[in-house]
Amino acid sequence: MTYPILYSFKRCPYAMRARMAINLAKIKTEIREVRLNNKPQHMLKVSPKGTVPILVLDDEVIDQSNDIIEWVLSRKNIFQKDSDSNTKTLTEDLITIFDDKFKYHLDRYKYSTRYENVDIEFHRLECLKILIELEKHITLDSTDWIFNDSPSKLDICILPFVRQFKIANPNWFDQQSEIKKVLKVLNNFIESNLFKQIMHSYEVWNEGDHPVYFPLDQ
Ligand SMILES: N[C@@H](CCC(=O)N[C@@H](CS)C(=O)NCC(=O)O)C(=O)O
Repeated sequence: MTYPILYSFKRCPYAMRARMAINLAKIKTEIREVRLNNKPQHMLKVSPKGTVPILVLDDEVIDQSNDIIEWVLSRKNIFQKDSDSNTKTLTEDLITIFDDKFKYHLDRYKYSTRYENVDIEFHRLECLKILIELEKHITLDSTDWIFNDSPSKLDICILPFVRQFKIANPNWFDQQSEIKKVLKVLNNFIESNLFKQIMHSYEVWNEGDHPVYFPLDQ
């Protein structure tokens, strides 16, 4: 029996998305942890653009995190509670905002030395504005996740990026009174079993290694 191969990188927020979807669905995969400065030949052969995550199936290679989530959803409905059409539209709209705008400003805030003449505070404020918008959609004060008490597609897609934003300056982040619900949801996310499980450290994969499987209990 061969299993789908998942090329992954522990700290990549896009790979985290894919690992969370696969973990929630309990689909057994062969995980191959890579280093982005030393990508395996097989990975580049199946997907020359060279980004993770990549899911290699018998008859198909899926090399976009959102497409991997859709593939998982085509096999198993892992997000039972967020299926009404308003929530679906909101989810897709917010994921687009995070993938385009939030990620753009996050990179310039967090990795400012990689860019010329960046105004760190401007980019931090642009990210904060997006989080204030997100705050409006977290309706319940007591909720663990964005929409309710179980993770949704929106949670797994955007919270890895919000976490990166926090890490850039945790003290500043925790003082932002306009995003109290976001802070709470993010803390729950970081403390969740789901996140802990997908952040397990795997040895870097080398050609010829024995397969290593993901999720851990599969
Ligand atoms: N749109 C892609 C983006 C994936 C992506 O950019 N991944 C980064 C790591 S977080 C990567 O592999 N970069 C390649 C590199 O740095 O060489 C997706 O959603 O899967």
